[in-house]
Amino acid sequence: MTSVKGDIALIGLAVMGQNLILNMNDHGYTVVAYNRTVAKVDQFLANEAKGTKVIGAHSLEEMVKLLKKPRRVMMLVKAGKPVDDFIELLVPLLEKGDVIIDGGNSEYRDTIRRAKDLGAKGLLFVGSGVSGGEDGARYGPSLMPGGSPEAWPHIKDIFQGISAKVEGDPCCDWVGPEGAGHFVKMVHNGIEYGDMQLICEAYHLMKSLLDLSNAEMANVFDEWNKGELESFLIEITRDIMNFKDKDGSHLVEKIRDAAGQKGTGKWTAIAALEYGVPVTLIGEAVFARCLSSLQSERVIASQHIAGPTTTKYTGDKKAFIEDIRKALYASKIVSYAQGFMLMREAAKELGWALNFGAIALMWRGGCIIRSVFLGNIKQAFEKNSNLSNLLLDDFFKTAIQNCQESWRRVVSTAVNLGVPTPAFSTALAFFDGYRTAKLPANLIQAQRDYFGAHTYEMVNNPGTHIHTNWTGHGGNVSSTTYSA
Ligand code: NBP
Repeated sequence: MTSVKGDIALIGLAVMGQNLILNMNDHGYTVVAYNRTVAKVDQFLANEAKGTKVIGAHSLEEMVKLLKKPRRVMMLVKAGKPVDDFIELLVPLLEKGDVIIDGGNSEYRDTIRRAKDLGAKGLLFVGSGVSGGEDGARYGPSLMPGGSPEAWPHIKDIFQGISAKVEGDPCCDWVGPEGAGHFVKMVHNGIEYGDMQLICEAYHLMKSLLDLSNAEMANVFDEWNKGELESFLIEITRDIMNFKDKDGSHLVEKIRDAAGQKGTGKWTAIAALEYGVPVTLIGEAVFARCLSSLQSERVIASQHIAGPTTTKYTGDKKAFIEDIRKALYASKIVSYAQGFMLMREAAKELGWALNFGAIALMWRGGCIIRSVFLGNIKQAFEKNSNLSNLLLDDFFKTAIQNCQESWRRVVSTAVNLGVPTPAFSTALAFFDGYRTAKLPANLIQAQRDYFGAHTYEMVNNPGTHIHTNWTGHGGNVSSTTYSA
């Protein structure tokens, strides 16, 4: 066995693990590599890791013996049971003060549970979001670590060293205790669902209403990528629009329109419902994927259910493309405002102190939602760390005002001409709801009290719950007042 000791061990030699190991190796760290299917260790050493300092381990026992103390063991394996299984095998092999890091897409409540269980055994546990896909892992991901705070000094140099950098700043910082890292990663993924849906709606409008060709749409996305929408997702969309299959046709048009999903968008929507935060755009983005996956059903429905008779835009195309750009930008602002509202509420409920400016910086580079826009969000939280909502920041307030007329034109045109724009529309509805001092919920309260004696409060006397006998034949007993 080699006498060289490893700085960190990495379990899981699939796409993320292999690339993160090579990234760590490039930064001067000696990594011990292990995988459940042990044959993959030798394959990795003989191929991708050939000529590097990476050390292979053929058992967990060997892996642990090869590490400097305190030992740092990072897992990049399928989320769920495999993570618990590895933890169970690792615990008897480790000592107090050693660090276990889960870099997979784990559910944040699993991370809370694991941090507590391992903490009770004297081990330090970190649940870290890792974003950026294969390329990010290899050349600089966005890393969102959270868990046992005592673990941070032991992993800070490695994590910040290998992460993406924006103007010299690492896209990695300590997020918070327990499951905070995985919660923030989950919201990141939810926002990613939203951004993708918004781009898809822009594509749908340009294709269906304006009859733009793929080359023309590629040019539009290219132009958009030079301004306030500059981002990784707009950039790859431009490249996808231009990409041709072997037969010379555009590949994207031959792909079945049924979106897949692995669950993190759904988890964000579930968390939004649980914490009572109106994260409507991510919710719509998840449902839009669900509707898309009913592909065969939609094909049948399309033969039976007619929409409006006019389905083409007859106005100034160039002006409408600019309207779509503004609608996308305004909706994106709403989506991020909603995502940060969710993190704020969860942090309050779970007792985490989250630094929202640092989170924006973590997402500024390396990850799938990286964009210039996140620099503006970072500045907003730097100006005011207690900012209650992004929509109230001067920069975003002005930006959304500049887009408002275009946004309304796009949503109303889409409605009139029968093109679904669930994300653009829900963002606008939220915007109008959020800026409305008096909503019709007084009627909901009256209805609830009418049929269920649920009580209501008076505008001029909040806090006092009243029941009215609306029909004259109901009783005067009211239901218990609580919020689910
Ligand atoms: P996968 O998610 O495909 O996981 C592959 C690894 O999990 C292999 O090492 C495999 O071992 C191991 N594994 C499986 Br599958 N079932 C196992 C079990 N029952 N017990 C023990 N090990 C098991 O790899 P990935 O795409 O590299 O992702 C790794 C983690 O990072 C996941 O949590 C993923 O959600 C997350 N993530 C992925 C991306 C991405 O772009 N792919 C981005 C960000 C985060 P084996 O070789 O023996 O089957």
